[in-house]
Order: sequence, then C-alpha cells, then structure tokens
Amino acid sequence: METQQALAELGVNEGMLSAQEKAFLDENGYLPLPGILSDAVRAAMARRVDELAAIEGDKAGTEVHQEAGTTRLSDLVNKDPIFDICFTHPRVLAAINHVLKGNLKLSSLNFRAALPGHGLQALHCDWGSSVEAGDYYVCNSIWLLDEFTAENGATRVIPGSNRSGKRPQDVLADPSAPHPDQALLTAPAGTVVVFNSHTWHGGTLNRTDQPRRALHSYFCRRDQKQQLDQRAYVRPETLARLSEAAQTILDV
Ligand SMILES: O=C(O)CCC(=O)C(=O)O
Repeated sequence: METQQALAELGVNEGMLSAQEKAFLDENGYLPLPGILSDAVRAAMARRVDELAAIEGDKAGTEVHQEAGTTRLSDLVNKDPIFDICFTHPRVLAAINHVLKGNLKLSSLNFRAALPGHGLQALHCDWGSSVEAGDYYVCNSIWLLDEFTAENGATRVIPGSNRSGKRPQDVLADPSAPHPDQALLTAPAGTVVVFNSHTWHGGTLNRTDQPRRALHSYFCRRDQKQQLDQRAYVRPETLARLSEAAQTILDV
C-alpha cells in the first residue's frame, strides 16, 4: 500500500492541522499537540512501561540504546497493543507527514525516563549531517506520560534551529550548556510534542525525586534505515492485529 493511502485510511486529511499549526511547525521546528492521550490511556501506558522496565531489568533498551541515568525501553511496537496509537494517531501522523513531505515510516518506538538527578543531554539533532532547511530526513514525537515541568527534565529545543542548516556540535562551544534561545517543552501529561529531529534539542536535568517518563515515536523517510529494523523485530501477533495501513507505516 502507498504511504498516502495508508495515512488516509488512518484518518489523516488536510484538515487535521490548521494553517497556524503548520506554520508554527515550519518556523519553530516543533508543535505541541495537547490532549492526545486521555488520562486513562496515559495512566495505563505509564503502568505498562514501569512493568516492562521491571521485567527487562538490565536488558531494558538494549535493542536500540541504553543511557546512564535513564530508563529506556525499545521495540514497544511488539510489547503491548496499547502503544499502537503512537504510530497511528491521525493528528500526530499529519504533523510528521508535514515535516517529511509525505515520505515516512516509523523508525523506532522507545521509552525514556530521566531519573532523579539525571537526564541532561547535549543539544543535538538526530541526524548525522547538517541539512538544508526543508530537506528533512527524520521527525520525532514525544508522548508525555508525566507532566513536563521546569524542574523534572523537560526536553529543551532551540526554536528555528531546524532552518539553520547547522548542527549544534559544529557551532556551539559547549552543547551541554544552557542556550540563550532554548525553550523548555513544559506541558501537561497526555500532550504529544512533534519535533523535527533536525531541530536542536535534548533532555534536561531532572531536579525532582520522581522519574520523568515519555515515549519517543520516531519517524524517518522511507528510503532510510530505521533505528530499529521493524521487519526483523515484528512478531506474528503484531502483524495479526495491525491493519494493512498500520503495517505500511511500520514498513513491515
Ligand atoms: O527525552 C527527552 O527529553 C529527549 C531525548 C532525546 O532527545 C534523545 O534521547 O535523543
């Protein structure tokens, strides 16, 4: 199935995002979408990631990446149907589709909790080289399972850096330092923030005594290698429950 047919079958249409939302995303490189998750679904997801982290223990995250001071999980596509919404939600897909200009598939679906006293990351892009403004390869969405506050390690972004044609490590003396233009993505739990992964971004320090939990549903162009090879990992029960349209988004 063609990607655009899959998106249409999943409910994506022109009216899904307003002209203002598209302009904000183009200009700033990110777009908060409030209220995507109901409180019941958000709470059930939070319980499930806690359970999976306990079950997987030291191995958690290893399919993709582990990071000191965080709990990470990978391959959530195959670990519970509750996460299907992360690659099938029409408003989120519309925003990803807007950034990647109709050429998209899921790259990976992961979880990251910044643990108390940890979580600071250098500003980075999720791409190995600089790109021309508008010529984007990757786009992420961060699903807030906890409220993001100024204290608990909310993601920071540099608005407009998606259009700079530069990467932070090439131009900043210290990409880990606070940046004068940084915006903290503070928002209620249940919000999804779509961010162009060429926008400079990174986790901040969690100064509270509770983990800051979020899912990363990450997309790339169809001709690019996925962060997790979805065909290699997909399980029969996942294929059995997903529509052809959802399978097209995974490229399985
Ligand atoms: O979880 C976050 O706040 C951002 C994480 C991030 O950018 C990364 O792990 O590359």
